[in-house]
Amino acid sequence: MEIDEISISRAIIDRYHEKLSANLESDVAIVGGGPSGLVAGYYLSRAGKKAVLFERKLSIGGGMWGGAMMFNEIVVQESALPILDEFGVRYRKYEQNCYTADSVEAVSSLTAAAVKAGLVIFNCMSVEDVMMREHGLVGLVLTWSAVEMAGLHIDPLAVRSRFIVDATGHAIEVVRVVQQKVPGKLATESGKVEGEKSMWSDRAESLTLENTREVFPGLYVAGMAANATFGGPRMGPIFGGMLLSGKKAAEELIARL
Ligand code: 48H
Repeated sequence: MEIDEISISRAIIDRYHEKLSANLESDVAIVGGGPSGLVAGYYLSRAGKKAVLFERKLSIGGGMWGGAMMFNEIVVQESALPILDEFGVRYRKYEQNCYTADSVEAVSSLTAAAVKAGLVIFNCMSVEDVMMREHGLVGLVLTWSAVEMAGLHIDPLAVRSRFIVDATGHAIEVVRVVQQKVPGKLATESGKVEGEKSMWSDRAESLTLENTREVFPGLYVAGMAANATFGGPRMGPIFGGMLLSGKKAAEELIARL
């Protein structure tokens, strides 16, 4: 039978809208498809929770693709190796507590496992705001990344979720919107974003885990965003903390859902 262009177009339009419509309400909406967001989404989905992830860029993976300085190898410490095993990412020991993995294999393995576990990912979609009620946050406000990039004034759409995870990395975009626009204080020392500190890999890796928690009713922070919110240092190109943080966020949310 002849392949018809209109069937191709209709198939894409129908399937996409089916997917979008089915995910207007979720248990957890994750913002950012870097390593922490992907790992959080994987564990939530594997536990049967309805998780959806929004990523501004065309590609999923955040800062992980480039390793460090575009040398596409990542370093992972011993405590996070079980997560690499879970995702089937191969690694090699470099020295004590210092393992390396190919960053392309890492990103693609995390992404494939998360999607197969049930995580629904929308790429090219930017979160520009949150939805609020008296008791806290109840969802996200979305726009196409292309609309954002073009600077067009076009009204957005909204999705409802029981919890939100800000996994937007250094930028902490959701937390910053909440600080600016939602009445109330963040659960940080000053009540505001404390801001990321300069590099101290060892301390940063443990603090990333400690700082992975609820920062405002309904809003969790994970990955680099956790340290940037609570004032922890940056860690440089070591990714164990990102993986462990995503897992911790998922575990805390699973316990609450
Ligand atoms: C939709 C958005 C929005 C938005 C941003 O930066 P990431 O890789 O985040 P993490 O925390 O999982 O990993 C951090 C790691 O990559 C890193 O930078 C490290 C370890 N740095 C250490 C150091 O010292 O520098 O991914 C965040 C993702 C990106 O893909 C963004 O495009 C996306 O979030 N994003 N998506 N709506 N408003 N803001």
